[in-house]
Amino acid sequence: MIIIGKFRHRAGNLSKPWLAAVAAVFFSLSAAAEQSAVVALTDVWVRALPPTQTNTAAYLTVINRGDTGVTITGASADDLADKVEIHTTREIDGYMRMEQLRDLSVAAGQSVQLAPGGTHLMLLGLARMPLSGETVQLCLELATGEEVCAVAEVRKTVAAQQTHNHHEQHQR
Ligand SMILES: [Cu+2]
Repeated sequence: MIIIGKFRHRAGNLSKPWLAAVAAVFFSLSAAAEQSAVVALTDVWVRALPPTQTNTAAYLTVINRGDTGVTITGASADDLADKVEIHTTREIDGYMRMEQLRDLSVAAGQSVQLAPGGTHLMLLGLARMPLSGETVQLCLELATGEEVCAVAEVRKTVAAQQTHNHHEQHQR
């Protein structure tokens, strides 16, 4: 994952470099704290597929507790995946097809569920298939430049309490 805009909150014209660095850290921390209070991620998991597969999917629920809409523009999964795309699944002529979404919006006070058979995060170009029981750090990039991260559990299927598991194809 290429780091772009990590220091978006750099303070402008500070003369001493160390002071600018301290300010940058301070501003990113405060932005992160503010954002994490507004956008929460729950039920975050990554599907463990056979080790020969180079792609897999991740699912989660995004809760927007804020009073303005939030737009997710991208995602990352540490160094595990070359890239992470937002996909949706659509039935076309009787076949389930995945389509990439440019972004995903969550209205104020609403939540959006990314679940098997529907919208999901696609982890592409895996360094290796994660094993069931492992954890993966997943981060969502927001249109504001902020990142919201969560630890995803790796497992083979949806948890017992999440029932609607449609047969989803992940071949591209
Ligand atoms: Cu997909």
